[in-house]
Amino acid sequence: MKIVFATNNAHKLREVQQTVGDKFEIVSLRECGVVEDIPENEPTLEGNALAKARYIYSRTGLSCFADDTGLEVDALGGEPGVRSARYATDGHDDEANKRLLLERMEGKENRGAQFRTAMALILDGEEYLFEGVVRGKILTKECGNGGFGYDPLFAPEGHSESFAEMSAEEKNAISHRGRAVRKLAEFLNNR
Ligand code: ITT
Repeated sequence: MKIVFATNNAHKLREVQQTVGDKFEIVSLRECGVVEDIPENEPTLEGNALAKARYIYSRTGLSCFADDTGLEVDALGGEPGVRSARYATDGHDDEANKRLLLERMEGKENRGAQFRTAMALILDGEEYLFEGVVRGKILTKECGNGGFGYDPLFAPEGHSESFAEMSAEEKNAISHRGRAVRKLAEFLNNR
């Protein structure tokens, strides 16, 4: 069975296909003819994930899933959260976002934070939500060159190294997105 994943990111597609297995064929947005930007204007991660999935379902009529991720920092009241990609600027400026986060965390003793992924699935017209969370802390300076986004500033619980110092496999085994995708895969494979 074909199922659309709301992304064109080849890395994300491959990772999800591997986790889900061969019972489902994961198809990108481009492959099902959705080339326009999908609006992400909701105030929550769940809202954005659902809005993306509903958009694709209404455009294609195909079963589909979509995710949205945010970094939620305890000392900042859960910020940047749903605004993680647009924290410092309107665009996806990772460098500016990391700089702003370090600035706002200056002098803060509580470094607790979490990455959270909301995953919305529409299967045969029914809606489902899955969540993946990884707790950790915000480092006082960047460590490592791997990963992307806020990875150099985030050390997951039980680890002294940042996500950016881990291999993709190590990160995937404990990450927010890895956890959400495994929940989705388990659900699909038990149908
Ligand atoms: P798509 O919606 O096109 O997939 P996006 O950049 O909005 O792209 P996400 O919702 O996954 O992607 O992530 C929002 C922001 O959160 C992203 O710009 C990163 O800065 C950050 N982020 C997400 N996942 C991350 C991860 O695994 N490690 C570090 N930062 C991450």
